[in-house]
Amino acid sequence: MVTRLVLVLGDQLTPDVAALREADKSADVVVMAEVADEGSYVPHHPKKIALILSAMRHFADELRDDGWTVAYTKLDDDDNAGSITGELLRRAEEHDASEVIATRPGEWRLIEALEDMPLTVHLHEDDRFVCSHKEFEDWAEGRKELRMEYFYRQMRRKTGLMMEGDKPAGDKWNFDHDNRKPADADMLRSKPMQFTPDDITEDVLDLVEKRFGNHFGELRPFWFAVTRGQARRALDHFARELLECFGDYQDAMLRDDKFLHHSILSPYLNIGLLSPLEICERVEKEWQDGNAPINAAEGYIRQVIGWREYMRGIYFLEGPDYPRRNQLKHQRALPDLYWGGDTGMECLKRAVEQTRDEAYAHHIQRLMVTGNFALLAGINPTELHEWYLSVYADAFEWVEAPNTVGMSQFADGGIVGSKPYVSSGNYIDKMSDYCGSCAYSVKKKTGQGACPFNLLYWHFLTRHRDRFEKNPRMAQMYRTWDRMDQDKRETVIAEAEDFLDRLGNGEKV
Ligand code: FAD
Ligand code: DLZ
Ligand code: SF4
Repeated sequence: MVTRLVLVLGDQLTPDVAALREADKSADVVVMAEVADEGSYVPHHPKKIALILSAMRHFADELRDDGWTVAYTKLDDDDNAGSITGELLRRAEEHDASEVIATRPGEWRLIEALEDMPLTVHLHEDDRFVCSHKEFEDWAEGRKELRMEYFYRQMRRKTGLMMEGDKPAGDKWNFDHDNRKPADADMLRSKPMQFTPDDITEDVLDLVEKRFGNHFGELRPFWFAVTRGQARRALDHFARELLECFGDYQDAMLRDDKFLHHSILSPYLNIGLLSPLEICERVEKEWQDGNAPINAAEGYIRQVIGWREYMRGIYFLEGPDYPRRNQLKHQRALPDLYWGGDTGMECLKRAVEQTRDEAYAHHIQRLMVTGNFALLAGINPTELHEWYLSVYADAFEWVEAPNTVGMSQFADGGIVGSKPYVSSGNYIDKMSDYCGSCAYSVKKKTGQGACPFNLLYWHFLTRHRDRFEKNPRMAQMYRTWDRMDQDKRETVIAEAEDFLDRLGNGEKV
């Protein structure tokens, strides 16, 4: 019988992933490889690398227990070829194989590398998602605007989640207006479930320390789930302890609470330890049983079958150049403060510190703090994209790039968002307790100590006036600007430029 190789990548750790379904357990060899290239094509956070390598090792053991032959390469094996394609070629020679069965990777870079190989590679669609590529293309076809909200309704109808016949539960598709509450620092809430590393994880931690210890980010303490069993426990914990208030405090930020009511399930979901439907069904059940209000359950389900599926659809629809788009022509280099350089801006400092410590920041920190600042300051979106791809444990290009390039930076020219997500310091002040401990004053619009978001907000609007003043959702802001007196406008722009000069010169801001 001819042996074929079955490729399982570090984010394809699902027992019925397409490649394994297509393979023959009695004849084919599963190839899993820890390789330097994947760890360093961007400088991934050490916690992220450790999560992936430990979960890969646990998954390989589960496959062997299930009767598969697994050719597993560890990062420090002497004959490690250093790349996924190099490892496939080495294993092909070893097993006299010329065919590879693979599940389509979540990044154009790897898809192209596999397609260019001198082996016959059968790429099967990754169907661990609610929406297939074909279904997304059909939905997008002929539409002038690809708005997530309409896509989401289709996904609700398709899955039947929170549906009563063909109507949405509670007679509304979206309960977001109930989800904008700031949080109290003294509110009691559970932490996400944390796991003590076992021997396999400890070995991986030592290895990652040795090989990638120079990357930005703290490796220890390491507490992520690394098996499906653990990830299921994390889901259960979230559903029982945190979901109830998820909606209310979804947009809130607190200095001393990194996780609030967020689920921290994206790392597990994105490497295949959990499936989107099992998470959503569990959330729906909590609502049906009266344990979670409708705004929490609907809000959560919308993120998973709405935003997450929509982002994937956009990434594959738009093609390999998408992550490099730069419609606003922003060219400023990513400032050192994103890598932990000192800053007096408390919101940025906290978001970056927790990113360094946990390889995690929640959505509003990514969008309205680090993302908002980058957009206002005109930072090159490709550099920013590489930063987000590096530093978060849940970051894989299919989901990270549309969030960064599209939603956060408007660098796709408005495919994902109908307007740029920009705000002055007001929004951050309303939704967080950062401003009280900041070196700047959020109430000051100009002058010594004025919040940089307040200055840069107007700088952004004026430098992109041609593009945005006719956008009906932004017209009001231009009217406000035009009503300001001339001297004030000149002061704002001069101070914003001074701030940008100092940022560009590498001075502490
Ligand atoms: P929760 O707040 O508990 O949300 C529940 C789930 O909904 C998440 O686990 C996630 O699977 C899904 N979700 C929520 N929002 C989004 C979204 N906008 N896009 C896709 N899925 C979503 N998410 C990633 O999974 N990987 C990324 O690399 C990533 N990069 C981002 C970059 C930027 C600039 C921004 C603004 C957002 C990014 N997101 C990314 C989306 C979102 O911030 C994370 O999914 C979320 O913070 C994960 O934490 P959580 O599991 O606690 O989420
Ligand atoms: C992110 C990552 C890392 C750090 N290391 C590996 C690895 O050693 N082996 C592997 O198979 N996959 C790894 N991955 C995940 C891949 O980068 C991921 O499959 C692609 O980016 C496509 O999403
Ligand atoms: Fe951030 Fe401005 Fe508030 Fe400081 S004052 S924390 S810079 S929003």
